[in-house]
Amino acid sequence: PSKGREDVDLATKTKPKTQRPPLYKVLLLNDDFTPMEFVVHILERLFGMTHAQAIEIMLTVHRKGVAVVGVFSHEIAETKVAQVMELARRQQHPLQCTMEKE
Ligand code: NFA
Repeated sequence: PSKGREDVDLATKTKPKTQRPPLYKVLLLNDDFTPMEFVVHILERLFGMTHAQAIEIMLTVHRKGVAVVGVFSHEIAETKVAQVMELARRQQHPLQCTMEKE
């Protein structure tokens, strides 16, 4: 950036870029066996959704195969994925949760 217009290089005019950390989508995948109520419980407890929101997102996953359940920093997304996978494993449900860069 420069003061005034007089010394602006027209070919290289720049804007200061505000650096933001990359964000990651946390995805929940459908399967034929995990109970709907378990998925709703996960969405309420780990993603802070109301019961109505949780039902809506669970049904989206059920019908479409996958849905974004939240967008987080890399570290928080990794933690959410690990928490979902651990709760599912403990109950022996095949529920899968992954993350991808936005
Ligand atoms: N498809 C599962 C069922 O019919 C429900 C489900 C929804 C599973 C969302 C995984 C994710 N019991």
